[in-house]
Amino acid sequence: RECFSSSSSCVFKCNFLFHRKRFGNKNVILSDIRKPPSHVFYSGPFIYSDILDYKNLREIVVNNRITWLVHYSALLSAVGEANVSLARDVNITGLHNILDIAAEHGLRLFVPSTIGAFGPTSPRNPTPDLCVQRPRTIYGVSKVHAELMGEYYHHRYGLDFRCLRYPGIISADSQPGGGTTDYAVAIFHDAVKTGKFECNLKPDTRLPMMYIEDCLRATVEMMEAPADTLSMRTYNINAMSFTPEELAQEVQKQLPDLEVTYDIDQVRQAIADSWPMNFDDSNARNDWGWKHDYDLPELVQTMLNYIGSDSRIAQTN
Ligand code: VAH
Repeated sequence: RECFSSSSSCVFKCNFLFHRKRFGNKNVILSDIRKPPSHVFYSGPFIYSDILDYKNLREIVVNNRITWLVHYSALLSAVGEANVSLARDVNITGLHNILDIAAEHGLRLFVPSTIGAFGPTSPRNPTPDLCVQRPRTIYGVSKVHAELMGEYYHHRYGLDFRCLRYPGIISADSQPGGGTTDYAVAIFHDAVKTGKFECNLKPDTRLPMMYIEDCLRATVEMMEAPADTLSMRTYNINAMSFTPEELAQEVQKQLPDLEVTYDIDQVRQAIADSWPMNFDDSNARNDWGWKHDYDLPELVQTMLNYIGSDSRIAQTN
């Protein structure tokens, strides 16, 4: 049985629903400090939990006979910089709780990392799996810590720890979660609703990105991969890299009247300028057969179809 320790991130919500479809409602439990909206959580078990409450987490694992734990609780890059002490508690102390419980109860543990686990001294174009990691955000520092601690618990205690470094993840049915790549979600909603979009990153800011369906499939494929196919426990995964300008041009192929302006958020711009421009995910492709399905045109078409139909439904209701 899987338990999701959740967060408000869009990736989590879709991941949870994807797993429910695949493994059955009763075998996937959502736990969170607050209950998500009904369109995310429409059936199956939900349990309130606080990632900082070790004893409560342990009860949930034992009482529900959990075997796999997907740990999404974290403050993302931009919100983390606005509340470093909370980000440190949730992203680091919360992780320690999860590691101890997973090792104590022999769980398979998935913890996502991110392009944000690299920094300005890492190779940026492309960024390989193994290189210097000196991120400049509490989010990135906590994710490097998660990678290193997870691999230590794997080698020291035999914990089945698995980790993927996600690019910026783009999904239509959750609002941006306070990250640096939020612009790549907001543009679709604004383009459909108002025909105008103000971007908070410079037009030439290149970042690795991925559509949610690819992210979910990569997560499940990696969690299900036979242990002997994994030459590492932490992998980059990639799909595409684009700039705000390239994304806007692709959206304007479908919505020619879209007006795009730029009002740079200096905090997010500084973070983006320290991150990878392109991800090298050759190890994931060689070891456990990773391959992406969605490139930029497919991403734009899929997002506009979803949001466009959603907003038309909203207008008729
Ligand atoms: C952020 N969307 O921007 C998240 C992500 C790749 C970045 O981790 O913080």
